[in-house]
Amino acid sequence: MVAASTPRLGLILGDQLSFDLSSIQALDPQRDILLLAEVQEEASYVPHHPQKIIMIFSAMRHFAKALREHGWQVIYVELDASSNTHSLPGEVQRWQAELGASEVHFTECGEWRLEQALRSCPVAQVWHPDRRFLCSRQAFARWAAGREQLRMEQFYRSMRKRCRLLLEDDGSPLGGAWNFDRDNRKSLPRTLRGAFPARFSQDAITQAVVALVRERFASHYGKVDGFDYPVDHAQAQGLWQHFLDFGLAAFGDYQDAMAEGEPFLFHSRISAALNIGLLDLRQLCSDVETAYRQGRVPLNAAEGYIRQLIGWREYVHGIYWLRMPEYAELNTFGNQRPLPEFYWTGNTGMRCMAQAIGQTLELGYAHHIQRLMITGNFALLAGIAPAQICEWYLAVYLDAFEWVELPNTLGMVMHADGGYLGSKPYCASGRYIQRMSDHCGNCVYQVEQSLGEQACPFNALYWHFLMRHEQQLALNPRLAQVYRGLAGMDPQRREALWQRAETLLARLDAGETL
Ligand code: DLZ
Repeated sequence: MVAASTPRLGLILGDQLSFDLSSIQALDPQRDILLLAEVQEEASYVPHHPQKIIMIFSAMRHFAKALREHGWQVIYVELDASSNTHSLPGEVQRWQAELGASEVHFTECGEWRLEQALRSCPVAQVWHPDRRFLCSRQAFARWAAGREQLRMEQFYRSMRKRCRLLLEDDGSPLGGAWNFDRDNRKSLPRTLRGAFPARFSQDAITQAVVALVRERFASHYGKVDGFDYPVDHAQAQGLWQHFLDFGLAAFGDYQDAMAEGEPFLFHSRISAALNIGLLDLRQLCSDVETAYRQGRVPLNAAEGYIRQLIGWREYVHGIYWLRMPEYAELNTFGNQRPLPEFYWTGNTGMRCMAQAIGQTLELGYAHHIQRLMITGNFALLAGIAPAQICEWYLAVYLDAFEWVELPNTLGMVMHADGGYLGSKPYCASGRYIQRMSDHCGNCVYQVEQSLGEQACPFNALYWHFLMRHEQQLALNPRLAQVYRGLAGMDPQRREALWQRAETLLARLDAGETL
């Protein structure tokens, strides 16, 4: 039997900064010790955007301080600590031995890679579920079992019922429909500007981390200056409240819109804070429902937002843990093309790409349509190797952890899972970008043209994608109309589009920008 005074050790990861984390709840501040460690391995297994490292290290340091204020004993290993082993398994073993801890407590990780490494540690282990998600790994597996096809919409409806969100008393959906997606696609009127999100100035802790990251991660792509994200629970709450007051009402209408110089529009920008544990999912859902019931926001905004939280977010989390590790290897189209250099620099004449990549490098942020329909769409059409585009998304976005990034990129963006996650590839020509943004007017390419040097590259690449995957995709009912269009196309035009796309792809293969 273990003596009552023998401490147990609890590892808190950089994306587990929640007071109600299962492992913290299971431990005793009078007896046990919590460990947080900044390690080179986590900071560099992909070239994370410098602001992502700043956010995580600063939020970890703020959380350690808050835990101490709540009476916990905390061991905090800074990146520059002399005996830092620079891996989380290394730190767990070092501190377990040093403290003579009887057991080490963990909360399920956000990445398969790290969980495997920690489970292999030769220490007595106790694992806890991550209850910050509404649907556990096991509950998702039960929901998926026996279904021929998984569809987010079905999962989302079951979650709405289970969580009793936006329902009438009889359990039917408010407004008579489960999904108001069709009311989420307005393009932005010229006179309307976004609700710029709350910004937070850097305190001494953040300033020290900024200096560290500037020195130690100088080779990572992305801007160090201008970091203004929340790094503690109070700031994250401030960002959320700002969105409830100024963003949510218009989010419903314009969540798919894109505009020049408008990196945020009516998006909340809370995903990074939520994913590292600074916000509570249940509270967010309840706040959104309250805003609707008090008449402060329309239903298409409330429903659209809640769909992101309990629909897509929980769905991709479930799929990740259901299908890893083999999911990461899928490549249905057999894509091999390397990621073009301009994804790391933004140096391209395609205005929509330059804007989306430019703001990504500057802010570590782009909203979901920019990710899906601009940078993602281009990677899909150009046949980029899934592993390379997945690594890019994981590195450059502040909210990217593999549980959310991989299904979104490999499944939704690249359709590399053959339609397991989404029912069709989200391929689109320049016409979609023209409809949903004002970028085309400032582009060096002509969106109305598909052939010739000045033609928008998305156009010929779109048809090339459909032609080269005709066998796999033509039977998909959701693409039937598109393939009818292709079948009715004049053969000479078809050949010309193919050749134009081949020229563009050859330029990519030669390392040129477009
Ligand atoms: C992303 C990240 C970074 C950059 N650094 C650390 C770190 O030094 N220490 C830590 O505990 N966690 C870090 N993280 C987050 C982990 O990589 C994260 O827990 C996994 O990505 C799983 O989601």
